[in-house]
Amino acid sequence: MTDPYYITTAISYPNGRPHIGHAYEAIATDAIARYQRQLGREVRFQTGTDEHGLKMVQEARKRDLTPRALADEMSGYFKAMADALDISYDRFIRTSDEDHYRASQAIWRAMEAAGDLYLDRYEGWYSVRDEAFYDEKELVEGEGGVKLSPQGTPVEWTAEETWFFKLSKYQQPLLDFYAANPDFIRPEARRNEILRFVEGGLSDLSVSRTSFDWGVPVPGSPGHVMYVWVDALTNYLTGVGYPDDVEVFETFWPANLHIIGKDIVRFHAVYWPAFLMSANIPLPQAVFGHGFLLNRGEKMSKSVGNVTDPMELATRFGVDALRYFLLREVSFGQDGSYSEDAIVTRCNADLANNLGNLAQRCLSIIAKACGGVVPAMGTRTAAEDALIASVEAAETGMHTAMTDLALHNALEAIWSAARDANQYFADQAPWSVRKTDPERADTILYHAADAIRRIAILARWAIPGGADKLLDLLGQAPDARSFEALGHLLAPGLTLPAPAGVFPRLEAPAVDA
Ligand code: ME8
Repeated sequence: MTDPYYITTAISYPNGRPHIGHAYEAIATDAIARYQRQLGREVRFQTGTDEHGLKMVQEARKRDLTPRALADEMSGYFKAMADALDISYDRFIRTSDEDHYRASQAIWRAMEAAGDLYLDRYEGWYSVRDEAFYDEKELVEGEGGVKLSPQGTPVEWTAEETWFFKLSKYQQPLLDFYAANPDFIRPEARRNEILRFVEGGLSDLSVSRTSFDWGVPVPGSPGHVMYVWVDALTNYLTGVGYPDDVEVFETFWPANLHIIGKDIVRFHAVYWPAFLMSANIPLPQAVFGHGFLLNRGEKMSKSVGNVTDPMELATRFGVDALRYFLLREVSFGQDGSYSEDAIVTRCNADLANNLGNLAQRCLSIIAKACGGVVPAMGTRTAAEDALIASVEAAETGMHTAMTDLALHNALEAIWSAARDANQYFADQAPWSVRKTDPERADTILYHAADAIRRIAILARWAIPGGADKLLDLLGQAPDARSFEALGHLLAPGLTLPAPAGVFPRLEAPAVDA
């Protein structure tokens, strides 16, 4: 394999269990990683947990645990979620991992060697929930006149001696970089936000803390631990061998794509490239800030009691259904809403009644009428030409959409072919044609089965479980499932396994949840 591709999710704070927003980000990133693998690229995909910082310290204190014990417990839930949702990560990193301390200290030393770190007294506003410093001018007024961060989280006044990073020095280099790399920040709305923020001027950034010790020690500065975002962002380097494994590092760095949520674009598109510039490390190619998932249009919050456990949804509806729903229903890059009704409606329409039903009907006729053997291809008519053209158009449409990371449009392109294939099957009615013209019926069954094979290959990155089951039922070897295999033919004469249902019909929730 050639053409390395390195993609990452944000690493989650394990100060509680994963919620559906975490699942969404993991699923979307996994879909892109799998898509790139199907293109034949050598993909490295990293996800994990961000375990240091004050937020973890405070939550651990509340639960009467050490931060490490809290991280150990909660990180396990994040990993279990990734495994349950078919997230094909190559490494699940924990920032408490030993090699991550080495990487964080190495980038720190590199920034220090560049003359970009200095000791001073920090006084200013800090939001523990966001683990972020804010300028006075960014704050908004909440109920009763309390000061809130622009994200609406509480802020507190902090004053301590800390190390500073000369972020101000990178204002112009960053603006030059954005201008030279217009695709670095996507989507467009996020890019504009960042441009405005950087154009407004950058203050130096406080990058160490002395009031607690749960973090990566600052080299040569006893009593200081790194500001959590310095070590958190460095996870992307740790995962590809920085600083020791030069071969892996040179293969996969710079990262092709960091997928993150819209609330943390500033850290990835301003601080991260500035740290890397300072340490003289190449910058990632792109950062994509996806939208937020809302529960029936409302922000999830513990106090409203509408935080959804993604594992429960996956158990109830199936992993593919949850994946398909999130990828198809949310315009990637924008906020999206979910509800159990919407999952049931979407998945029954597209998975159970469309692709699933077509496969079930086609394969059971082949089992009964053709002895479970793929029939002869026969002579194509205009109907087969149209079907083949539709599947080819789906392939082109998918690739075009994926270039823009429009995952929802890629699926729409594929399902447009699935609808055409269903229509073809209904119009051609092989079960009835068989009575008068068995040869023609074989041709129809052959082309329908081959369309299912190709649609399953096209959709595999999104719904790996179901697509692979379909390809198993069509007798396709594991190495015949990449996009290259779209150009192969389903072999007439191939004996197929007994057909089985792949996408069950989902039941609407009894009580509106
Ligand atoms: O931000 N919908 O961790 P985190 C969609 N540790 N995405 C959501 C979401 C929602 N409702 N809520 C959160 C952190 N996210 C840092 C990242 S990276 C070096 C450090 C996304 O657990 C959020 O935008 O708060 C982020 O990308 C990810 O989930 C982890 O959020």
